[in-house]
Amino acid sequence: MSLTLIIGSKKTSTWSLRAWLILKYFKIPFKEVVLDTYKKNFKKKILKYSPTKKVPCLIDKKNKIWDSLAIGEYLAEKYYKKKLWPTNLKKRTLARCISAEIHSGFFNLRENLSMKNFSGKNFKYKKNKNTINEIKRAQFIIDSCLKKSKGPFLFGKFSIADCMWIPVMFRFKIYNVKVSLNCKKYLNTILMMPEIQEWLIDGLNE
Ligand SMILES: N[C@@H](CCC(=O)N[C@@H](CS)C(=O)NCC(=O)O)C(=O)O
Repeated sequence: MSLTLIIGSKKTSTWSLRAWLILKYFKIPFKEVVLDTYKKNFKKKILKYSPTKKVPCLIDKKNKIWDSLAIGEYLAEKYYKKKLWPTNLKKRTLARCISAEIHSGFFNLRENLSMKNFSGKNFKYKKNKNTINEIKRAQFIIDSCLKKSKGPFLFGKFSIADCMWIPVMFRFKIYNVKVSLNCKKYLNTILMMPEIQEWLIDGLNE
């Protein structure tokens, strides 16, 4: 097995889930190394794998890929037959845009609806204007993709875009954010995924 994925806690690490889920869903064999990002020696340990001192980081022999979206692109290229992005150019372009959008933005949503525990519930968040606007934008993206694709995933078939957005769905769930019927269905689909169940159980057992 040539791939090793370095991740953080399965209770809280949203960026780790993104990369891990791509590998799991598309049945790409890999070894995982879980590091506790809250431990004192974390920075020392992670530096061996990642120059940014952050997780996730994918090691493929001499290649180090240290960012969730870069990991997605690397895997999409290496395992192109598995079609990790939508095959249609228009859909793939949109999938890439919305993946980049969540990867580079939504700072208020990420800070105020922080991932305290994937299995938690009834958390409260600061309802300030910027956070509400970002929640609305996130809901618009998810709703419009689901409307066009008719589900079950954002572009019909599961893709990297789902991996990028699933942690947002979990934030909606644990902070009781009111969502549309389509969004609820999407969340149920996500919760039924065996890969997601495995992640949640591993998190509970940490
Ligand atoms: N843009 C990076 C973000 C990575 C990131 O922020 N990872 C967090 C965990 S979810 C981390 O390593 N935190 C530990 C730290 O900053 O000390 C990605 O997409 O992979």
